[in-house]
Amino acid sequence: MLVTGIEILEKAHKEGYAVGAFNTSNLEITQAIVEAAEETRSPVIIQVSEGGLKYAGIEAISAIVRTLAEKATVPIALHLDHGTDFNTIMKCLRNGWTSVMIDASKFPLEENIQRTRKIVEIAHSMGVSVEAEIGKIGGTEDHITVDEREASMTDPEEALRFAKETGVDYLAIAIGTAHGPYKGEPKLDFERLKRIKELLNMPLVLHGASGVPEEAIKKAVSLGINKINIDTDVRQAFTARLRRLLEEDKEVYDPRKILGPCKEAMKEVIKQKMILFGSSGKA
Ligand code: TD3
Ligand code: ZN
Repeated sequence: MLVTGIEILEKAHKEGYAVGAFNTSNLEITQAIVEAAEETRSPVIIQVSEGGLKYAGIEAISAIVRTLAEKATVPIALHLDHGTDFNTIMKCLRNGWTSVMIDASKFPLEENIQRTRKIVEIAHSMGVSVEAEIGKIGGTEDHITVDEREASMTDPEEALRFAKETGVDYLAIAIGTAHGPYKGEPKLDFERLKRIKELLNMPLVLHGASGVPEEAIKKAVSLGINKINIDTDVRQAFTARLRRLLEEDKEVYDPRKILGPCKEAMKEVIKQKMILFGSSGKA
């Protein structure tokens, strides 16, 4: 069933596990996510980025996700990932999204608060949950020094003020992860996470979780992360399977015989994440 983001994440926060938020932009990825959730009896968040909306078209991707979610027997939320444009967020609210992220993290704190508060007011009046970000979650391609890395991380006291003044439902924090494939091993600032959870006592979100070692994920969940964003690992599973299939079978020409196995490969990765995050059996 299609539910709001806060319904899923409030339970995760209270019971101490995390729910996967997987990016989609087409039918097969959405099927992989929904089937993985059904097979592990897990709640799940299906998210679309602004790039994903542009690729699929908002009406088409909304119809695909909502149709599969409504048919499903596990709780599913449809979420906008990294919403930076006010009009795009409004369009999602009109097209059945049950959760939106306003990412104004590139602005100074005051402006991030103002922009986030405005979205919270509108979204809440429509019964939609809101995620915001404080601190900067970089890309792995960003060349930054150790000092810059430290400065980009979420300040616990600022996060507390941000949460109080915006009324946001769940908060994305920067504790050392980055979007995309990692070159070395990411180092997470667990002390910072612990302090933020103690101060805020609300659902927290980890971005850039693809490629983070299992032990680090488990520790982050034990310290209060409740939503974990995964995109790159699923993309890589799709592409690795596609390359192998086309290499092994030079005759195949039916897209269903190609995309079917790719969907299964994505589903396997997603199921493993659901078990690792502790959301399996929680539906
Ligand atoms: O917000 N997202 C998904 C979009 C990022 C594109 O890679 C994440 O935080 C997931 O990041 P990752 O590193 O798993 O792709
Ligand atoms: Zn992200």
